[in-house]
Amino acid sequence: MRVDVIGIFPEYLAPLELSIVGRARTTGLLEVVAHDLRDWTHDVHRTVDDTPYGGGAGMVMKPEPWGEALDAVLAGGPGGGPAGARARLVVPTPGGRPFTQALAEEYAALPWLVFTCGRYEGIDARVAAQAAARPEVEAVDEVSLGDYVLAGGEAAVLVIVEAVARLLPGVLGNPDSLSEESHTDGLLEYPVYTKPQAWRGIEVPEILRSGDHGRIARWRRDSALRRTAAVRPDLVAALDPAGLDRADLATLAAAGWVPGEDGRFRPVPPCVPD
Ligand code: JFT
Repeated sequence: MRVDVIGIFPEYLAPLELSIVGRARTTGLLEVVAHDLRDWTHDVHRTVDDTPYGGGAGMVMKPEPWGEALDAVLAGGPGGGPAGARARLVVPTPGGRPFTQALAEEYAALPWLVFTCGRYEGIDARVAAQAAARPEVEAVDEVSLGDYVLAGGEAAVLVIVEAVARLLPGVLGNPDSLSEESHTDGLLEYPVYTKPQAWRGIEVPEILRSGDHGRIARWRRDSALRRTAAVRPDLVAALDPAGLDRADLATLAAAGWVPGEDGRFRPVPPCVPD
């Protein structure tokens, strides 16, 4: 997979040389190129921003450097994008659709991702509109990492590239962890432990040392269900009760969730003595 990132802080992407993403790059499974947007300015100050039409606080990124940067990056050629491929343009923005694991899986199957990393109050809206009309661009995705406020797109790109890179075939030595993820789809993780058996007075749950793989699997599943019920009611509401076994249903019922008329989980109001 080829990844190009355009922004005014290319050094922000240095962590992509480390760990799993770094190894994906050194093994040739992933190619990442960070471009400095200011390379496509023509004034002595290398200006990338201007005041917003309509007024208001802050500055907006000018469209011209972005247009020229995308012209150059999307042209590919020597050291450029994959021959014959079209790029998915990914535009992190606070108003984008949520970035999810499903989107990471979609991206992992693509040959070429191009990211814009904006700053200030955002990028002139015509940049994404014009890019969507380009033949080298297969689609433009405006995405957001979540409902909190970052100062620009770079941190989002670090997150998205890591989420995608670990899904590329051959990047994880042992892809068991991937199939385990899909097996527990829609639930939070169960707690994990390693040696020593007792640490600072806290014992590893006895069942995990029992060697009884059936009971261990059940304990992990129940732990995941209880944790999900406790902290992510939205995930419980999205579960299909028909896909759960009797023990799952009993655990969720004890945690206050039962299937309703509509076949979805609904919270049971706690019983209070009068
Ligand atoms: C913030 C962002 C994401 C994501 C891109 C660009 C400028 C600063 C800003 C902050 C608040 C309102 C602009 C960005 C994000 C997220 C992404 C930009 N800013 N307007 N903030 N929070 N979850 N992805 Cl370009």
